[in-house]
Amino acid sequence: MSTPSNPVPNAPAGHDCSTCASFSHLEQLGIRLDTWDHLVALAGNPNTGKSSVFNALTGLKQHVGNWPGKTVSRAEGGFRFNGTRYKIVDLPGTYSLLSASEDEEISRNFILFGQPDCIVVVADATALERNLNLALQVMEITDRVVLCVNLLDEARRKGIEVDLRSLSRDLGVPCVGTVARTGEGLRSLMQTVSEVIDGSVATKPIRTQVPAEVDAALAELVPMIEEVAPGLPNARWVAFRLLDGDLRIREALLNGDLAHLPQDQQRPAITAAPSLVSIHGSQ
Ligand SMILES: Nc1nc2c(ncn2[C@@H]2O[C@H](COP(=O)(O)OP(=O)(O)OP(=O)(O)O)[C@@H](O)[C@H]2O)c(=O)[nH]1
Ligand SMILES: [Mg+2]
Repeated sequence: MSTPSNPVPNAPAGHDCSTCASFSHLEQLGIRLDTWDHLVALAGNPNTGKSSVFNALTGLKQHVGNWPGKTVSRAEGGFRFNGTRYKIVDLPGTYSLLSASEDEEISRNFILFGQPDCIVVVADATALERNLNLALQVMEITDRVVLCVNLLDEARRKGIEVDLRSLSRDLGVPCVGTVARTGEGLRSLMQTVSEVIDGSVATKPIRTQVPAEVDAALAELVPMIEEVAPGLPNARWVAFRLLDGDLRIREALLNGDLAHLPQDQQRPAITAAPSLVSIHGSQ
């Protein structure tokens, strides 16, 4: 799915990129992205700062404002970090992978069928408990999750202290604190994302124990789903929904829509205009 690229084009022969200053720079690539090394998705509840993270990393200008539901479709952009090119996808806010509204469905489809190399769940540090619902659902389907605990400045202002170390330990995935509005923590976020992708940071997300009978039923259903929709990522999640009596999923499986979803996620998404905002040199 992702296409490898040369990290530093035109580098002289024998040059050690890792020692040059620009190597550790975060370079905003806007929409200039024909090839990339890794695909990262930004998911999270509405109004948690996903588009702010996206804009700071890419230099694009996704709509940002202090009310939920601004982002209504997928947007994508690029940046280079430590010599690696990332394509990043900004998703509409969603409370749950089970939600049925149109923009939430866009997020759900990309999370489940877009095959990102890492999913960054952007959470509001002042309302962590509510935000963890989606994070836990995402952690059920993939190991490659990083929790971005954003709006840390608001939390500090309200006297809320987030123990990121304990949270990471309890969830089994890395948690990084950020203030997307100023760029604080974004390098650390990307460093962590890169380490999760290359496997140098191992994750072990906490998951619910499925009763043996349900597990057996899932094991029976998954091959049937894979027969109807070959190559469908997360067939186990689909099987779970079928067992739960989700009629929309059943319909989508029977009419072939589900089988097309992975392909649909590869189509170019809406891109935002370049912004003058830059976090070059900021932390
Ligand atoms: N104080 C503070 N405000 C932030 C931070 N990150 C984002 N914001 C503000 O929070 C509001 C929501 O930010 P967005 O980036 O639009 O949030 P979103 O998650 O993309 O929202 P939806 O697309 O509606 O789901 C905006 O007013 C941002 O300026 C932060 O770290 N600190
Ligand atoms: Mg948004």
